[in-house]
Amino acid sequence: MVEKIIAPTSEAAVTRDQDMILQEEGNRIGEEEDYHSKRDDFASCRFTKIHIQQIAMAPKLYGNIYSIATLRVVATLHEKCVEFEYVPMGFGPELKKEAYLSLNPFDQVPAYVNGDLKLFESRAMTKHIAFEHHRKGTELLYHDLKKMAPVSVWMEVEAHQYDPVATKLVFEQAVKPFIMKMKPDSAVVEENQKKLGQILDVYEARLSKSKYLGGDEFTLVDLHHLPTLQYLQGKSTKEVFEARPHMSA
Ligand SMILES: N[C@@H](CCC(=O)N[C@@H](CS)C(=O)NCC(=O)O)C(=O)O
Repeated sequence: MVEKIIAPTSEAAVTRDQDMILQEEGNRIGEEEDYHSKRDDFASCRFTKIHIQQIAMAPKLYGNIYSIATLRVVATLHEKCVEFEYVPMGFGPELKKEAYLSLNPFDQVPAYVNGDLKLFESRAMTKHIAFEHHRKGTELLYHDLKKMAPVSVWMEVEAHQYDPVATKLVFEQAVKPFIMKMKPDSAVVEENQKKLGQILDVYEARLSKSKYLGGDEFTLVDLHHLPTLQYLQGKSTKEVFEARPHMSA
């Protein structure tokens, strides 16, 4: 079981074959029996029983470290200090295998397994994590309807206005040159920077009235922007943010 304790961002720490992990997903009962038979051995050496039980119950995140959607979920798990098992996936054929399609039928990363619950769509995962660990760390989402309403509005804005444009810029300025070894298309960059500027004008107006997008506290909506913001650091698009003082504050 020790090889299943994974530093979230370290692919090198994953020692088991992905196919094997996926197969086991369909056979969790057998895995749990195996785990119970080994549990006492481990308890007597490096871990307490409680710690081992927590590890066995840890959720699994199937993802790719280059994927914005995966990083969104990783950021939420970190914000809530949730221990999880990271299962690295490649792009392409691996995502089309039957075992993986049972987790994400759109053959995309990420996928999230928490006990009996299997989720696809990264924002559904982050909401689930935020509610499940509501009392832990930063609140991220509210039960109070009035406080939650603006957070919901800006979560929709992020998903439907900001993300499609920001993702295109990440693809051109980070994925193409650094991963695909291709030149960015400057016309696509220019067109999307213009669109981003118009979206950020709306953000700027909002942030001149409230400290964070969802209100006076950092919430899931701010967190959802982090992976694209990180990717766009050091790229010309950074200037589009910096031209708006509340955005870059
Ligand atoms: N709306 C989905 C988007 C997932 C998505 O676009 N995943 C990309 C990586 S960021 C992917 O798996 N691409 C591989 C492919 O489409 O073949 C989510 O938020 O989970």
